[in-house]
Amino acid sequence: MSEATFHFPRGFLWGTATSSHQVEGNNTNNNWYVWENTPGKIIEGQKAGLACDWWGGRWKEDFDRAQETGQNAHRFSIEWSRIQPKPDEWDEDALHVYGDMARDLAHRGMAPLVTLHHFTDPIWLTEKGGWENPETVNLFAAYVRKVASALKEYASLWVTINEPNVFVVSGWVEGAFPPGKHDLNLAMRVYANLVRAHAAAYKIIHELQPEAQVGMAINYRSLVPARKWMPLDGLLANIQNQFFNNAFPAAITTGKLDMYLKKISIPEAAKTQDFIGVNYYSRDIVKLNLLGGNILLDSRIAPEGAAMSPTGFIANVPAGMYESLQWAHGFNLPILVTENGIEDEPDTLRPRYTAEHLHQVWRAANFNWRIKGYFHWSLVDNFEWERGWTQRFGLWGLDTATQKRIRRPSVDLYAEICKENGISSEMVRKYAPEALETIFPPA
Ligand code: IFM
Repeated sequence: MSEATFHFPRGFLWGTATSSHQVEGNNTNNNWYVWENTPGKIIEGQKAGLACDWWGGRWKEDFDRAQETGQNAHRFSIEWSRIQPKPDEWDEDALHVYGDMARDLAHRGMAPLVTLHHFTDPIWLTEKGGWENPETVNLFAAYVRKVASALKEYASLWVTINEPNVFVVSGWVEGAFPPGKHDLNLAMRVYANLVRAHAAAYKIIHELQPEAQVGMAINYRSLVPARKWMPLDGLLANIQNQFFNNAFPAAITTGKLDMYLKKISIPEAAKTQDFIGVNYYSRDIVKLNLLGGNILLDSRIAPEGAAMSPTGFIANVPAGMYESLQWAHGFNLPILVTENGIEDEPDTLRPRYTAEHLHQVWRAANFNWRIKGYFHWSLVDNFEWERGWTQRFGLWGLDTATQKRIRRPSVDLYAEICKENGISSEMVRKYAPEALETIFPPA
């Protein structure tokens, strides 16, 4: 076996990513609180509850963990319903808490990457029609102005909207997220409003902070047609690829939102991203379902032969990570891997998954594609939306009854990688020997 260390570019950001509702606890003023309290919406009726108790102050001890294990960045999100609990009310104390988090990270030498919208909305906003209502664009802009003014002293890296594609498909196509609809026309209206909101946020942040780096995070799914001889599988994969992967990032590049089924011109959105944020998890095989269904969802199948996460949610396909970066490189912008990870409570596959995916990131960086950082999802187990607590994405585990953190072996692998700014054959042999031959093939 070759002995080697694959180093990443100098100044590479190494972090983890979290989101407010998933870690804070006691978020009772947003639409997910309502959703969790509606029977049948979350697996086994589970709730975010106290989550990781960040709002109770435990963010600090988790930041200690991140810092002690060599991370030099952290991505966290702001809960709109805390900042603006009512349409005419701003909560300065809540703003201070987020200011404390950003300042604390900066003082630790960890770059804060702040997400402004990560799936949740204030209840009052949803009562006005939420993202179906074009007025939400201005309301979001006012909220962004408030947050950016308060945090700009400590943070200059911003994600406006997390996974607008998942937000739209889960909320308005699949119905697994609130508002639980199945309406393609509404889905496309929401998509357009999100593009407008992103553009408004981009301009406001730059007005307040000219040096800011502003982007969004797309959930990139590697979509491969099931049967080469069946043109309809290829067509379906193309439609899904355009709607899911391309539409939003292309719209904020060109000002044209092309959802395959409909095109909308949004000129103010042209050239409104400074980096492209990529959340990559897995690959789907796309196969036409002749028995009916939805062209945006049917029928995604796990790739044959890939190792699967415990609940079958994620297939280990590192080649898809490379593919996502190659696609992102096409935008000719700096790239951040804003999320990547796997649900794996026993931590049997995570070390291999992490090592193999980072190997692909390293390969891409060697082509001089402008990859600036990697944020593992997630720092600690947290509330996994409609799948509740059944999926555990944390480097650290969480005992929700006691709030005790459980150090998984992946913590130590990731710490060694962050500290070395590289991945070595020694690390892979120690933590993920099954990946040794693929990453460091025999000389
Ligand atoms: O937990 C989510 C996160 O909120 C958005 N990206 C995917 C993660 C894992 O499913």
